[in-house]
Amino acid sequence: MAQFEEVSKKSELHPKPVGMVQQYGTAGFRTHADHLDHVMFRMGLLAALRSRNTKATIGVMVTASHNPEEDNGVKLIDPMGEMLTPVWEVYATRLVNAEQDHLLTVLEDVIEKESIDLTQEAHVFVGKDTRSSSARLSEAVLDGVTALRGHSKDYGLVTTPQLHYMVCCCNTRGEYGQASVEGYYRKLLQAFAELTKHVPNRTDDQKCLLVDGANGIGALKLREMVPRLQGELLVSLFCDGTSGKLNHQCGADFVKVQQKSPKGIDMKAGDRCCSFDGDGDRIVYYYSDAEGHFHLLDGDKIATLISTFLKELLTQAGLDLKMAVVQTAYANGSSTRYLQDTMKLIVKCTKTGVKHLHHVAQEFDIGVYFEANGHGTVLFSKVLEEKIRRLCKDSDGERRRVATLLKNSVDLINQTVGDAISDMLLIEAILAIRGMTVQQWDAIYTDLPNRQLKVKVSDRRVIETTDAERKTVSPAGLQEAIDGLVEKHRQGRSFVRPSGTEDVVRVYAEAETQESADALAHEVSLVVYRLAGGVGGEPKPL
Ligand code: G16
Repeated sequence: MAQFEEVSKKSELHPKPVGMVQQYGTAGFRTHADHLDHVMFRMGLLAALRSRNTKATIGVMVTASHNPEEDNGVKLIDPMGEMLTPVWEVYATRLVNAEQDHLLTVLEDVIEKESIDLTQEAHVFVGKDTRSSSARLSEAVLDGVTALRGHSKDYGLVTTPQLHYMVCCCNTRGEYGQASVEGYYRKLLQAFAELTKHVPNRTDDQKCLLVDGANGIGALKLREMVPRLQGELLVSLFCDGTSGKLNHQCGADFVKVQQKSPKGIDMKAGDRCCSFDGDGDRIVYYYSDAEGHFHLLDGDKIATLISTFLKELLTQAGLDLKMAVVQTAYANGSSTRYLQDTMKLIVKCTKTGVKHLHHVAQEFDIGVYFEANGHGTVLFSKVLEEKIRRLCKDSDGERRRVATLLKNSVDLINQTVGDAISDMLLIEAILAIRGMTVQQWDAIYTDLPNRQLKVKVSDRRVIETTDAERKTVSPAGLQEAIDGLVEKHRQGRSFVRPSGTEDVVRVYAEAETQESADALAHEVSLVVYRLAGGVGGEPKPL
């Protein structure tokens, strides 16, 4: 077709290596940056089609988030700021894997299947993280958008959640906020200031927070915000990208998986600390006690703090609405029990990937969703938002105060996706309002000791799972073997699943003691290695 001449010409500049196959994973395509040029160009094409299909602006974020600096990746953002819809993930995979001379056929096929009108305008927002490869890869995305005569806006260096926010603002015509980084700062800073302004007598010690920016984009963006926090939060920023390497021995994933503090943070006993990940969409908290023991407050503890706070406000405001917490199989057993049995909340479990949690959370008036790795947010139904707005206007006294707290909490939360900066400000506001220390927060429940390991196999797709990834169905015998091992450990639980962002199989185990959790994780790793085609030598005990 004549209208695809530009696509043909430009795609020659971004050739696909013959035979290379990639899958749209947990959060888009992700691999070594050297293998991504054609992927980016083609995702630019796909975004231009998706924009025409939805008659809305689409986002493309160039990032490999928590992965090493040498990797890169791409996440596509749908009109309301949510992750790309699953049907289009399939198109994305087909487009990326089409050999060079087949590209137009696949493109035409998507256009036909979705009845896309090519005369429609297409608008795409593009953002990137701080990786050295991100500049050239985002150029490839822009090339793809232009080749299909789409309009693009390059936001340059932004966190992933900032780009999600911008897409949503644009498509709601400013109702969600102003589609700029400044608009994002202003919305969050104002809500934080409102939430904390009546909190009495906080000492500087209580306001101090040590932040590990993972040497990434989150650090750059937080640094821009800090002077505007008006002394309500005193941030000391570490791993800010000025010397260290992205995600190397720092960042939320390192802290969560290794269960230790990042290198380069100057942390004293009792200091409240948090870590972002490489693209600023995850956060975990931690501190060390007087005996030097490390305490992690992960996504489960964050979900507990936030849902307890919101539930109390709802009750005080006299709003009887449906609230749930959404978790994955990684959620610590103690957190699930606490939320269900003590808090009497509905708890749902989904597959890994915020895209899955997000959709379940949408079914409730308040859906608090967090993965244990610190990736999560809170969704509010339109009905609830309207009720809060009316209460703020029509009520007085204590009810009005509570409604205003709820309104400012809604404004502070980035509802499009997990957002380290927004989550951090909300957590800090809650701790301040409740006069709570990090130790008191930690003491809400005690985590079961747990361990995560990775196993290299020749093809991780041999592992197939069911029951929200809590059980395997293949290879044969694996689940029975895991069940047999789990039985030997008090309060034991373990599951395995193929990662969607790294070429590994992930192993999770929890048990009554750390020794037992470590042993169970190791035993399960060995079974995976033997039954699922392990490579690179048997996993060793820790
Ligand atoms: C992405 C997803 C998360 C998921 C994580 C790990 O995070 O957005 O929802 O938990 O990958 O996925 P997997 O275990 O499949 O590798 P990020 O922060 O890396 O984009």
